[in-house]
Amino acid sequence: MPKNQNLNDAVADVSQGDSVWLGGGDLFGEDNYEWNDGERFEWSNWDIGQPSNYAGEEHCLEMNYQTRGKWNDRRCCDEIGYVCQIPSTKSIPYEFSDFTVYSGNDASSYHDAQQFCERRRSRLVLLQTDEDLERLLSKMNAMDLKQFWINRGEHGQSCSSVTENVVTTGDCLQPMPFICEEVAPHDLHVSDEQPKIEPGTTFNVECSASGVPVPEVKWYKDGTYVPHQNQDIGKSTLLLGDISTADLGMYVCKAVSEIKGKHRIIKGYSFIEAASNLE
Ligand SMILES: [Ca+2]
Repeated sequence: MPKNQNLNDAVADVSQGDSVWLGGGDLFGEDNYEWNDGERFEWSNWDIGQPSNYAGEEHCLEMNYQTRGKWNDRRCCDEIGYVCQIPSTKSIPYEFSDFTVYSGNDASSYHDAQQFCERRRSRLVLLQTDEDLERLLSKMNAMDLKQFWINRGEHGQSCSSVTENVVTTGDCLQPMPFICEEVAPHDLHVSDEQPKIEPGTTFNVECSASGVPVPEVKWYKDGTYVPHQNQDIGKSTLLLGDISTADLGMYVCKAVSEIKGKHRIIKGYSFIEAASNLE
């Protein structure tokens, strides 16, 4: 739901100019355009000649039909790409997990299982809620795994396992199958998404993200790595000194992890504007 120019620029960047669905349309009344959360379009970015409602059938909202970043109304049943928006306050790491099951000869004591996963830049599978358990069991039901070690997080008990679909605590030394988990970058946070900066001053923006392994976080502008940034574990701080016109614009923060040979990426944005006219 790109409700302003800045968000629209971000979606245009993520979609790389490919045709994608946005979360809006006029499904509930011709020309009454609204976002999927029910808000009316306060701002719009229609392409020339759009919305056209061609053949009276176009009620869904597309970006990049003919012009990058511009909108078109399109038949809802057409198959094109899409961009998902994740509320930044919501944590859904489970959806980003990849699992590797170690059973049979790999069966191990609890602490050995934990260390085994960590050496592979992963962690013993984390189960904190009943929903986590249900989702894991539904993924694993093809495995016929009756018992395996799990990680109950900082506040849970050590040496927990799932035995016959129930979470229990057992003998830490008993050799048992286990599941290692890698988690794609998530919970990305940008300290200031729309800073307004006075010319000549210094300004920093921090970007951080979680994941297992911890993602590498870097800032880019116009597709190029920004040299002035402090990279740390799971975060990077953009350092802008003596701000000039050239420093304004859209900065992209990318958090990247390599999981099972693939790069998993999440992006955040900071749109830097001038607080007053720059020389
Ligand atoms: Ca159209």
